[in-house]
Amino acid sequence: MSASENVAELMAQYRTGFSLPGPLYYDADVFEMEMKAIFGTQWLFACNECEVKEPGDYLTLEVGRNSIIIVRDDNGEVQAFHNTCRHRGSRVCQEHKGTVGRLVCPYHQWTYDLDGTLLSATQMPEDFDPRRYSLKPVHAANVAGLIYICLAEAPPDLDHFKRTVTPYIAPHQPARTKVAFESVLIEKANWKLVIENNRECYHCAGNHPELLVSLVEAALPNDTRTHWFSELMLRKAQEWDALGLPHRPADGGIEFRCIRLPFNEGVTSMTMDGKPACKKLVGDLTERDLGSVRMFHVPNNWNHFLSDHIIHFRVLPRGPMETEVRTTWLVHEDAIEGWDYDVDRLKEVWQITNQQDQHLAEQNFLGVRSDAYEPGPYSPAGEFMILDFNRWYMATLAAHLPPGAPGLR
Ligand code: 3BY
Ligand code: FES
Ligand code: FE
Repeated sequence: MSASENVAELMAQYRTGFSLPGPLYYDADVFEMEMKAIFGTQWLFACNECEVKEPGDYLTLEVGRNSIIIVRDDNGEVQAFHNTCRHRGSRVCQEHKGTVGRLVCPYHQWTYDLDGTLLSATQMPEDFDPRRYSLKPVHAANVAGLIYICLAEAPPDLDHFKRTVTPYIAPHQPARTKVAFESVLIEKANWKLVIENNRECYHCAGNHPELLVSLVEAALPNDTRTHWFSELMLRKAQEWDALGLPHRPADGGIEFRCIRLPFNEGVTSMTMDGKPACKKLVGDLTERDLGSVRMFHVPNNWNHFLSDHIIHFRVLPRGPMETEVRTTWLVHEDAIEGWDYDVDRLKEVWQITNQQDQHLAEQNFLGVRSDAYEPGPYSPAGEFMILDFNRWYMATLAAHLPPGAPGLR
């Protein structure tokens, strides 16, 4: 059986409303196909543009076997390249981040401009044409200060996303921030379980006491599970309307979600006591009580935009059974550590929450590999966002399979 046939057969076992058939979480053919159909084709969140603030600032990230360089060029534009030297293929940037004048490959010193063009290569013959050996470009897009990349030659449309989410995010001015803390977790779980876990708060009451100081379990303004939320939401909606801050659920279909939701009454930030994490607010905001803009984009990114800080989450698979989760906490670029904010206090809630979520995803992964595992039903009230994610996942994989692949419905 070919790899495509294997994947198509596994996909055919999927039943809407139920968790995925076990092998979709760990089968090697499935993972290879995902790396092509999803991580090689879709827009992926890379970083905040403030992480490459000045020309020559770069960072690298790994998308499967592909290492990508994000760099700010001399014109101030953020660009992305494959981190593979056009001489004999060595990694060019070998650190996770840094600042360079030119991109110099450490192996034989082929030297590239920040726009990827090859500037010099010694000992090459006279007829050697450096113009043919630029670093291979990767598409990069800036969405209100968030950098997304796409490895495909022809990327899918990003305009609708950009136009839709910008009014929600722009007041927080993500580009005018700085990273106060960064954490990288390597989770022993398939990346989809990491995403599924993030797409629901059904697990919050049983697992996230610290997060629930601020976060409300409701994911939509018309959530009727508790009476007090409807009343709170109505009040906040009026305040935010008066401030001109959009809050209603954006029309993101199954690809993205963007919404402003309140925190619990009296809470202004995601801290252990619900009190501010940073004295200085982000952007030019003057109001503290803004809850957070929750923004998710398939397949690898969710964020919280608060009045006093921003949190980005980036998910990248390292294999079918291992996933990197990178979290960055950002504050106003002029905020002073020790005066405006304390790093430990700022990061505390999400650091603990991430560890709890890591444990949940890892235990989930161990469980789905059991012979006894069979897909179980999602809660329509509590897990509807996973239904959206799975719908997107199945459609995206199916689009990559040869038409009429056996087993595909
Ligand atoms: O707050 C978040 O990022 C998500 C949404 C619901 C549960 N989870 C913790
Ligand atoms: Fe980069 Fe030789 S492989 S210079
Ligand atoms: Fe969680």
